[in-house]
Amino acid sequence: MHIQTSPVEVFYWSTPNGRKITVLLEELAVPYTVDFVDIGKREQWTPEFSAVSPNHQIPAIRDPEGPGGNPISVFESGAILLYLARKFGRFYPDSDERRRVAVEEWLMWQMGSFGPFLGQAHHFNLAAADEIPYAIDRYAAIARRLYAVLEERLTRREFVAIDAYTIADIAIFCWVARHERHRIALADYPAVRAWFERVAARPAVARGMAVIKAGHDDRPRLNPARATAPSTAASS
Ligand SMILES: N[C@@H](CCC(=O)N[C@@H](CS)C(=O)NCC(=O)O)C(=O)O
Repeated sequence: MHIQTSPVEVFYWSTPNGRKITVLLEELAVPYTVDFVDIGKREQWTPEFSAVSPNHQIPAIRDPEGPGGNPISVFESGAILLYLARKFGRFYPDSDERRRVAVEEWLMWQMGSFGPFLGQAHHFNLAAADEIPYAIDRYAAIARRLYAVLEERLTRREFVAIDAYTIADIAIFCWVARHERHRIALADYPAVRAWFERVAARPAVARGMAVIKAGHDDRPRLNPARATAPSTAASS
């Protein structure tokens, strides 16, 4: 396994996609530095950040010890998770093709469905300046469907993809951590809640989730332009 001597540089903001990377690096015990990219202040559009993230979104990394010992930058959280897991040979099976495919299926499910749709649910529940019942209801229904898929998968299973903790668990966990913003009560999804508590209890997960710019308030809040809060607030 590669022993990292120079830290990996993480371009980061304390969102689900950003936290996937700090959680994995903590799990791997790989040294890293954090460059905070305040997306609320549009810092994702600076030339320095655009050079590593052409889609102008966090997260991205720069690894000074990339392939052949030369630097490499990687954008897209799924690509970063796969790169780091392959490089350090952990949290992603390295030989059994069926197990690799299972991890990739659930990682892609998170990247293609669980993240993007829950991001929309969060946006219309809290961030949009106007309260749009059609959009709130549409994404609330999709959120319930996706959490139900996860519930079904985790019933009688300890981890999402295979019989071990993998990058698929990390990717999905970081989104479930924001279930209140999706108007989801984990009490309605007991297998998801049990898995969530299992993953949350890992010390590396707690450390990775706690990376936040000093002074930044990460608590969910309703756009102040909105007159009223969503009619049903979730609790768990
Ligand atoms: N598919 C991308 C999505 C990244 C993404 O949505 N990043 C958000 C924060 S979680 C962002 O940078 N938003 C700022 C913007 O879009 O301008 C990934 O997984 O890396």
